[in-house]
Amino acid sequence: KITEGLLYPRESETREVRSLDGVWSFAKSDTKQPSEGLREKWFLKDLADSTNVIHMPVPSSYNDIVEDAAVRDHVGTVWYERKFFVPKSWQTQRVWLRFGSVHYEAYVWINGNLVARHSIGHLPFETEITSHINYAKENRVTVLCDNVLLQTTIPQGKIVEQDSDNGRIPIQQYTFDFFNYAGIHRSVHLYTTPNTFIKEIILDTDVDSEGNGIVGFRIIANNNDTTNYAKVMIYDRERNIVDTQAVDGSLTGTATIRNVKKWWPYLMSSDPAYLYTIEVKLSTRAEENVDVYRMKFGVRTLKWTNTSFLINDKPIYFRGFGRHEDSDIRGKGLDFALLTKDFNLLRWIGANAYRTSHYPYSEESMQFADEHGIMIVDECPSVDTDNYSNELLLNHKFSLEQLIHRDRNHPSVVMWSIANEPRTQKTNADQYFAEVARYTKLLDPSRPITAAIAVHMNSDELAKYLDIISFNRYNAWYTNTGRLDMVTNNVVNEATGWHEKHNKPVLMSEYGADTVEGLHMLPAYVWSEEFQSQQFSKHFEAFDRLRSSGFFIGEFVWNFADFKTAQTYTRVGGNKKGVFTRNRQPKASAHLLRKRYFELASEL
Ligand code: BDP
Repeated sequence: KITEGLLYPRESETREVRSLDGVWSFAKSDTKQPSEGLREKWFLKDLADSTNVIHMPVPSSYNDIVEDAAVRDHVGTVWYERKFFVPKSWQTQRVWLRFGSVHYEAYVWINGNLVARHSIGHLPFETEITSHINYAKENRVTVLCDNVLLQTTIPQGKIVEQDSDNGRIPIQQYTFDFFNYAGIHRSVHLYTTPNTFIKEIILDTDVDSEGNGIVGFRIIANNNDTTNYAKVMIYDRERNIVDTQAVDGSLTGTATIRNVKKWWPYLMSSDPAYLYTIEVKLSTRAEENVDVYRMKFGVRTLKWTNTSFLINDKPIYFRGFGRHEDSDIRGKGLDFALLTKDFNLLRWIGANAYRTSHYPYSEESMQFADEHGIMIVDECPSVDTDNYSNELLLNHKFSLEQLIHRDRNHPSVVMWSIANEPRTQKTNADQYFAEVARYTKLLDPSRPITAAIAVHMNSDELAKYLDIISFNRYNAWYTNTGRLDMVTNNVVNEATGWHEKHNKPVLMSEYGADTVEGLHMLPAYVWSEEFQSQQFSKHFEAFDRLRSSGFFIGEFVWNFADFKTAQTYTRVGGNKKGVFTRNRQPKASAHLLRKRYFELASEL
């Protein structure tokens, strides 16, 4: 199960990239016969010719595309298909098929041959399809996507059979508070590599006492041949060469950037988010420069103590958000207009961070975060972790393995979050999380780990394994609903309690109130814009008191924007705790938060 490869698909003089995004054919199998498609071998025929096949955009969730609750609420498998041609010139190359993410489980066939299987949504996977494609005629790619969540999947869910007017049907249950959107959520790419190619580039950056950037790199070629050699060039933003290294054998080396321009978070320097480019040219004994790959990176240091978190030796205070990948129509589908808008709004409001609550976000969003100086608390897809088992543990570790493998080279990633609101008071939670934490730190000792905890500190068994304690709490909302006079002291006391118990830095990873835009009530009343703003102000008072006590390192509002959830009587059209509406327009609280975030930034 070890994850390898998967460099982001980029063109170079040795690589071609083609997108398979667009409109695919789509069919859902009968909910009562989830294995119908597999039994009838739908991958052997042209789905597009069958009845009951509809158009489906890729990337997108399929749930909100059709006016049919049976598609929105579908449980089980759906099928996607499209055709493509491959140019003759690719015959001398290796050809790869890569998915940015398919939620939750995927089977992929090329011309009827099973070429890939992957589970755990929100993470990329790829496979070489060189020997399966036809150069002389059309090719067919078929994807089965299964959205079923069980007690051993990450995140967990449960299928229950219930009576309906159409007989007994399976219902997907889950406790987490966001809609279980499914489908081909991110881009699909075909790309080529030469026969011998660069499979991995692992970077490890640092700054020495003279202010020079130290860029440790390790290159892995697919053939593992010790006669390979490589040339590594580092370019600054203006494309000047700042260092060149030649390596052979293990293809490991260190480049130096004199007077490095460090990567700083947004508003922390006059030139934050500075990125360099690393260019790797791989050669074999037989051929020079067989493969070329370039990627951007930043140089910054991370340190943490019992009371603080530092970037480039400067203490950081997080001005952040919990977020979701969510929008109207496309659900969790990648959309560049939305992504660009969201980063513009993050800058507008003066935020410097967000947590990828509650799963890994798109690779493209991670690149945006690098470019904009937005710090990422990178969360794996474990939400409401419960019913601990060995199989769950293996999958949880695997999700972290895939996440760290994917994101380790991003300067924006400053922390790993190993779970959201796990039930850490339950039997076996202690030993389970001891192992998850140990494994995460083994995979990446260079970043601190956290988890967003909601269990009371007296019964929690996880915080002791973390470097930084994050807590979620809904004062005046889920507890003491409406009581704005019961926020400030509670927040101060809880944060202080966590610090006193574990002697670690503490941040508040969630607080907030559902708010219907345009609803005004004075005095402030729950669900009104006045209430959200005043509830925020009460938190700000607490945060200011905590900031002076020296161990409190940040505030993350829940949530950036309104988002869709499963249907329940506590959610009016979804979760409305957004500072922005689902359409990304500001509520009154956005203006308040903006004022605070810019004031906090100016104190630096
Ligand atoms: C927290 C969860 C988050 C929810 C939020 C809420 O971490 O996913 O959306 O509560 O209820 O417990 O709004």
